Amino acid sequence: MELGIIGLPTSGKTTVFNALTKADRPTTTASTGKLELFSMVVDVPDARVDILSEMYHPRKTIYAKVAYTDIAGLDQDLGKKGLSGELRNKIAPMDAFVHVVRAFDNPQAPHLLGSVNPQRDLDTLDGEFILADMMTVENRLQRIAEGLHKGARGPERQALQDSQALFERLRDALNAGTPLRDLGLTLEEKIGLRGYSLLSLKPVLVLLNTGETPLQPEKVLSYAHADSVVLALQGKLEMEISQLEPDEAQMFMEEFAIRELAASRVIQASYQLVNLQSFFTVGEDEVRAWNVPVGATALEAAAAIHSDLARGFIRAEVIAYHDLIEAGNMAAARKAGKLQLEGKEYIVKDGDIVHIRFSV
Ligand SMILES: Nc1nc2c(ncn2[C@@H]2O[C@H](COP(=O)(O)OP(=O)(O)O)[C@@H](O)[C@H]2O)c(=O)[nH]1
Ligand SMILES: [Mg+2]
Repeated sequence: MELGIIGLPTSGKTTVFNALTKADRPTTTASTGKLELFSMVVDVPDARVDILSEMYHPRKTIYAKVAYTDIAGLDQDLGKKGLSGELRNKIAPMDAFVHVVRAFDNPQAPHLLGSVNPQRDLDTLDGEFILADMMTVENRLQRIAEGLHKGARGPERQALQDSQALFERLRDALNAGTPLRDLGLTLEEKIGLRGYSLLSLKPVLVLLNTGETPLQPEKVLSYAHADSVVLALQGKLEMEISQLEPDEAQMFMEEFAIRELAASRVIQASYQLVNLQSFFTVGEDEVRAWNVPVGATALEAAAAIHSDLARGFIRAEVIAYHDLIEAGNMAAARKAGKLQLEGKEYIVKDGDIVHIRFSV
């Protein structure tokens, strides 16, 4: 799962990227105008994994993972009637975006537009994405019209007409300035649209970079759209903490009464934004979080671990995380009848501890 970090120049994309990934990428005081992508994978913090790890003392503890990509140089296409094809190709594989919006003042890094205005910035880049989608949709509609004009027949004609109806809906939404994620498209429609990498269809986490003054995001911007969430973070501060040694970071947080880093919340929210949930496998060798989409079956969970487990699937032994914690250990939980034997169709729940019985 990959989230692209977008935003206007000097909004703090690289700063946020460093805060989330503990990287040490150079920040800049002005736009370089060069299109550049840089990715890193991070663990999704999960207190449940920590506690399971204390229970089992495994050789390895493995968290769920998310990748972030710092995308510099989006601005080179701003206001040029949609983003370039090159840029669109590069950001097409992203599952979602983190849209960094600047709320901090910093004379050393002047704002491109001469003033700080979070709502304006949010709407600016959002508008660019809508414009880019508009071009994609118009192109597709033109192709469809050509196909119909050439006299496609039978099922082929029907398919074109269905596609035309859908793309006209998309065009109407975009014309009204509505991001496509607001349309409530069905899963089937979304799957059909995958190849077009429509940018405003992807979920977005709007992240207000407040600088040194904490701010409630709703005080300075509103973003009432589907598949989106708005959070705030003190970019520079969080980046500096992320670059400390763990015990130093702990001391620093205690001193400033910071209970939880916003970066942790952003990572967790990213994970939920793309509709993923975690189930766990436990043992002396390894305690591990795996991710599956919300609604996945036991068979899909088995496949996430290894294709052999899906192929030879017999049963899944399942216990809810809280039941295991309440019982104190697996043996006690088993005795209390908390372990359930489930079949292939069982719908996995967030926090399930799963053991797949299989034979190949
Ligand atoms: N005062 C202050 N400056 C910040 C903060 N976050 C980023 N900056 C500065 O803003 C400039 C742009 O940051 P950068 O992360 O490179 O932005 P990008 O162009 O979006 O990648 C740099 O000089 C940063 O040091 C912050 O929270 N407070
Ligand atoms: Mg940058």
